[in-house]
Amino acid sequence: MISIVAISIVLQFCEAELPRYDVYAKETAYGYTGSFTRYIGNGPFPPDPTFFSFDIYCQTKDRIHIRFYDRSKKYMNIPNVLQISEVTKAASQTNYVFEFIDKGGIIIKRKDTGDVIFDTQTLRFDHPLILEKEFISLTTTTGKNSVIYGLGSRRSRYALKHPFNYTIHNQDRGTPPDDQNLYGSHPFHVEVRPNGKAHGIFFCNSAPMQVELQDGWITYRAMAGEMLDFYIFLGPTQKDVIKQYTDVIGKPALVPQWATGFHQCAWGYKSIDDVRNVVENYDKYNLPLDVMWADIDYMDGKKLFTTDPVNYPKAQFARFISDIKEKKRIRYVAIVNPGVKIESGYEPYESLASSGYYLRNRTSQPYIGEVWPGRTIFPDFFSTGGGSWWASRISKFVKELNLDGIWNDMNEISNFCNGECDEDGGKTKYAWTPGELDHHGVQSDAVTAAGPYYLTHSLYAHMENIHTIEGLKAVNSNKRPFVLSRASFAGSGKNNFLWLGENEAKWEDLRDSISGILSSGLFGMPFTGCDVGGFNGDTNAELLTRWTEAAAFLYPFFRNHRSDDSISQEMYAFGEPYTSYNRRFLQERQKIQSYFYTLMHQSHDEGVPIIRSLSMEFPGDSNCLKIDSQAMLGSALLVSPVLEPGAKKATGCYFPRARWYDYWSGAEDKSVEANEEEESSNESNEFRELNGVEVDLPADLNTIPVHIRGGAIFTKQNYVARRLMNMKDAPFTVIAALDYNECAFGYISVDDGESVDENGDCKKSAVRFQVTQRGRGKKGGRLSVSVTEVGYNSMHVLEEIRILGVAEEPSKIHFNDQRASSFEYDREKKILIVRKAYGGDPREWMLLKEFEMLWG
Ligand code: MIG
Repeated sequence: MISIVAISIVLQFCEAELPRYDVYAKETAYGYTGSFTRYIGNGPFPPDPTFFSFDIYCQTKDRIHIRFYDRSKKYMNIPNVLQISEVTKAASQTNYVFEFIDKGGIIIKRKDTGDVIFDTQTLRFDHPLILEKEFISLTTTTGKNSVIYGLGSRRSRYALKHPFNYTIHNQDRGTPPDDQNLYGSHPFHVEVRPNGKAHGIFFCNSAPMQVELQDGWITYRAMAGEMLDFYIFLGPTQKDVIKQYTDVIGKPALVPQWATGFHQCAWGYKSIDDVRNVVENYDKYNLPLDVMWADIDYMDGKKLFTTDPVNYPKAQFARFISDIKEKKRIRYVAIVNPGVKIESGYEPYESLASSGYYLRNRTSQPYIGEVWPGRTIFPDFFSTGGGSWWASRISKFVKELNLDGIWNDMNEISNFCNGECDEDGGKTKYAWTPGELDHHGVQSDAVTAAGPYYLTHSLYAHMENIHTIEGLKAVNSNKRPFVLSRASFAGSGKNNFLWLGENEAKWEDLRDSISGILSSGLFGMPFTGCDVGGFNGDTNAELLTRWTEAAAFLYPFFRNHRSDDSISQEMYAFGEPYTSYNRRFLQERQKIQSYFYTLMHQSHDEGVPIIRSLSMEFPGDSNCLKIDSQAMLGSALLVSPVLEPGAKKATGCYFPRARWYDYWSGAEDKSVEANEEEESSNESNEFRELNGVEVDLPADLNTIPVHIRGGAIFTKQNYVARRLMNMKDAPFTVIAALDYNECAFGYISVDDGESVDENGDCKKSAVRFQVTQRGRGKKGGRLSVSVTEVGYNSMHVLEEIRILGVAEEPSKIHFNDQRASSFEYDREKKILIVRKAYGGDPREWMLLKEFEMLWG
């Protein structure tokens, strides 16, 4: 493989004479400026500048931007990634300090602990600092025994293994070997040190890259001597790091609420009748269904923007889509691919070809690839004309078919030829590439309006999605656009949503999907999921049910999808008892949709993921660092899915120290409780090793272990409806699970589910719930409800309040000053239940009404 060749070039060279650099630095208004000057040794690739500049911008107290660059070179501007502008003045106070060392060193440390975050002096004989026109490589330090997440996208364990060379370059690999680069480029990682502190580094670059992880050090390499541009985030918690990172690349887009429901897709619905049949079956079996999807089956000869005249005639297809939308409130999303078939008389081809807004090969001719319809050209999304060409065709197509969203597939770009289809014998040779760039893709020496293809390749889908959104907005400017993409780049999450690409109908794939979703959350793309049931290969009844259970709680994007040569896997496909089991989980998902949606709002506002690792939620417990077979929905629910066939329990589930309640019964679960003495409230920086417990949890096929964390409050709607949009305004139950101090906290966000205003803002209302003790000597507790934001007028009704873990039966309950006529107390499960029906003043039982409830 090319990467091995490339590494050996470095090694051979190392045996001769390493380049060494003198560092010169001077303080500026924004931070520092300086240079690296080579004073000895030679670089491996000519031509070799001996002088390299750097600038350090102290952007905020927790964010640094460092750029290493060659002043004589012109660099491509990476479009639509950064959401911040460069500072001219350094932050006045910082949580970091710098040291500059004569021979080759820039060192960045945490101010409080002195931890070294970045150190270019990490001189390794086999990994020297190389700053050259065609290749740069820089090694810096990581903490010994640190855990590192990120560097996507790929299929891997959540905590990245080392030693390993991680390539970053968008690639369609079907079912890839583990740890290989996949569809998206997210050169960002989070490092958690054994002392519990986290920081992040964004290696902002669009060139093909490689990041080599070792225990104690990390090497960054970029092709073609692209500048090394680093954004460093000081954390110190993982949530802080993600907030800081998404300040730079943009906060995740807010999804329309219907998209948080259940989606059914398949490659292989051969006709409108097939699709109708599926929709009818979902109704017949009383299974919730919110969105139907059209894969490439609907196209005429797989051509973009066409429909099959026999099986999907346009007028009938459009009528069908309108019908299920109006009569059943089912939404419809259709796939598109970027390749435009070369065929005379075919309008998309004729217009794109004559416009000139297509990808070109190195001799400036149209670049020709091969995708589903045969030979194609590709729009150049980097040219304004190419973007508007695409947007206008998306608008037209969406209007014609009355679509609710667009699914952008094959946009890595995936190309059945490895490079150019009709070899003309020429291929540009590069000094260094991180592996094979053209695999199943476009030849690297193609050209776009923004620059050479090797620098724009990983941004192609990012730009396609932006223009797709323009197209959707032209049809519906006041609705949130829904675009699902396979490929992505850092910052794509502010525009579009993502699924994790092809997987297989295998248990390992169910397991690995959790890591994929967790990683995607770090990349600012929290609204994601995998194909439920598995895409390639045949699923089976048990696997589909286990997958559905896990996805109901852990997949923000919840879609069943399979390949065209797999057996059917709709939620009713395997008959009873599976249909009933699947129904139970589809319905449960709908009951907690308000919590998913609240978390989506939180993600959109702050950047923190919807699905979180245990290590993100329990930063004080190092046992959580490598857990990726359980995860949390928000801060409230710990989900422990069964990931093995034939199992009647979920094995090896870890519970950090907390009070935990069984989600299904509401009773405290003592079997997962750590029984050492109470956590000290010591706020020191020292890493606190607070051991939790590891247990096996019983889980027959009709259930999944889910636990509510003591201290959390979340909302539920105990109704079932076939469409999420029919129940999104149903009455709410507030569930408060008391922690050891008998406190709890949570909130809910509500809005109309799909609007955006002229500025792209989504108006919502938010309500905050807090349970505290009543105070010294007084028994019982107090629930305070406050409205913290009113941007949307809702008439949502509150109908029930459940307080979990109430030790003693209260003697009375008050709402504000009025005594409630009645309440329930479950002595065995220790649950206090107060319903609207027994309330004080019934006018208070509105979600957007402030009140206080006292019990004691
Ligand atoms: O080469 O459109 O990953 O979800 O069903 C396959 C057909 C092309 C790849 C996507 C998959 C989709 C399939 N597509």
